[in-house]
Amino acid sequence: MKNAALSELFEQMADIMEIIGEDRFRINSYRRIARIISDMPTDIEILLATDRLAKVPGIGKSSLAKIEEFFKTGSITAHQELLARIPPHLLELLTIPGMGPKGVKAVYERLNVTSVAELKSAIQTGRLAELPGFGEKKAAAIARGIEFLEKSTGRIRLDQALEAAHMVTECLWDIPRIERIQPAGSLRRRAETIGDVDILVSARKAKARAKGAPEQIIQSFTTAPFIREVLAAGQTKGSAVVETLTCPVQVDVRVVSPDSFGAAAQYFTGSKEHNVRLREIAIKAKLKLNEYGLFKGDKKVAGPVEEEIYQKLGLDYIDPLLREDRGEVEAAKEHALPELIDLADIKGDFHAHTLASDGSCEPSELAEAARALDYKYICIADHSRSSAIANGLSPKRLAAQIKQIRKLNDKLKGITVLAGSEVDILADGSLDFDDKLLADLDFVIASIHSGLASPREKVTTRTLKAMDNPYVNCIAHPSGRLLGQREAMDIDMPAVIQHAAQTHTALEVNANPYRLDLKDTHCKIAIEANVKLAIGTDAHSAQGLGLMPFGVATAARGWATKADVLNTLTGRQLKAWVKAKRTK
Ligand code: DGT
Ligand code: CA
Ligand code: CA
Ligand code: ZN
Repeated sequence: MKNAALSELFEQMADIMEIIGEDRFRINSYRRIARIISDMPTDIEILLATDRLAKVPGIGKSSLAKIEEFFKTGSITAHQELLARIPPHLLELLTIPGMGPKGVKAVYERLNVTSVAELKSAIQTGRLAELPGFGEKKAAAIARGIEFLEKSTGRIRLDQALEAAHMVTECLWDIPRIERIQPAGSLRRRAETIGDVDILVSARKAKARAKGAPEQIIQSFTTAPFIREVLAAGQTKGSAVVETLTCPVQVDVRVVSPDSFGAAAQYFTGSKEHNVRLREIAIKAKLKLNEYGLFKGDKKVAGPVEEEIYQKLGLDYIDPLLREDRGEVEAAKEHALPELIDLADIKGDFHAHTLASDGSCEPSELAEAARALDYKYICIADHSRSSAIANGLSPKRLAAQIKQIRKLNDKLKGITVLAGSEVDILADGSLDFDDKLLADLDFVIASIHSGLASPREKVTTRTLKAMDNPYVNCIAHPSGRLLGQREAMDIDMPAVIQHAAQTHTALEVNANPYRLDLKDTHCKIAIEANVKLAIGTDAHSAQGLGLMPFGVATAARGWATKADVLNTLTGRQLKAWVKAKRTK
């Protein structure tokens, strides 16, 4: 699937046009095309081949021609021509934190810098600092940005970002006069990976140099014991690398005045694409929107409270989880936003492992932990025999475990343990256990653990065939990806979703932050196809059940309501739901 590569091409054309100073409207339209393509769940080549691409909203004649050219020849002439207008290594400058197209344009035009190496030397000789719009501080920040880039491994997982955010907020709360601390950016939106952590702070008025004055807040942050490196420390903004247990994380802290706090929260939560849409609406209404507030002429009409920004723009309040310009702005206009699934709606967990396979708890311990979370049920889903490394259960061991769970339920009050299995989908699409054994289970999840690199046709067919089994209630981690470690299988997700709808099979939203699988955009398509989502933590310990919020957030980012999520059913409703497929 070439969607990502093609999207990257359009993005790059926009970057180059910005650097050489082309028309703003054309630049924005190229960025929009890039976004449409990267958000597309279907293989764009297939859409093109079946004459459906022209019907995708936002794809105009000229972009269609470029896409056609790309698939015919492997490149786009307009892109080649743009590339020819800049030095070969110039675009590498864009990967430096703190350098956008504007900055690249400035150093290229004024200092004739054409590569990262030349930028480094411009910093060392002081030429960058002398450039208008840069200065000593910014030049030093870019130097550290280069250093950070040379060391860093790219984007981090949500759990890593949360850990860093937690360390910083704990430290900030210790400062006198602090009133509010608001994580923003991709972390607040619960995006699947995080570039850097953004935190907003406000404090009651303090005299200069007193504790709680903006500079002092930034200083407390940049001198905290867990800071490995300071990238920038200004009057109201500090940027530093936090050393967490697992990795270094860049954190930006901004001190904001209380009467702009809502506007700042809105602006710095993003996404950039969402903000662009809001600003368009503001301009149409003859208003001005920025991180300080919403203005009519010189008069501030909203600022302290985030909700009021949306309200004054004529929009329903949009949950941060939806702020990706994926239709939420239109829906907010039409009062058609979904009432999102919430952690409090969750009545159980579908995916937990015990000591019998590769977990670390007894079923009874998981049951206690689930009851403490106010759940009504928890499904034990240990591996099956083909997952030998994970000590998968033989049919005999599974039969014994079912008995053990039934006995346990006789003793338990207020919580039901469901006897389940995470049964392996074998190479030919058949399952690791026969139907007779599966029929004894309360809930069955099936998943692929081998041959993930097989061709698209193969992994797709395997998955579709597993769904045909009347006892398979859910496909676990349908794409098989491990964020930062392993690519998703080349699986035809629209086909999987369609077949799930036809076979009354749920799709898992695996809540483990390494997985988040289904991912948000696929959740949205599944919901539109009337497929139920089953959120599972894939817990290997009692503590692991605590990963549920990541799964709920991912489903919500896919616009899931309570009705779309299987975990909101009561035990009785769930039983009926399972039975419906078996008696079909
Ligand atoms: P990340 O850090 O890559 O995971 O993603 P974000 O969304 O946290 O992005 P970041 O840290 O660069 O900026 C935080 C937010 O600030 C972003 O979501 C929207 C806002 N923002 C930053 N730069 C711009 C900009 O140039 N234009 C607009 N409209 N908003 C921006
Ligand atoms: Ca960020
Ligand atoms: Ca940032
Ligand atoms: Zn599992």
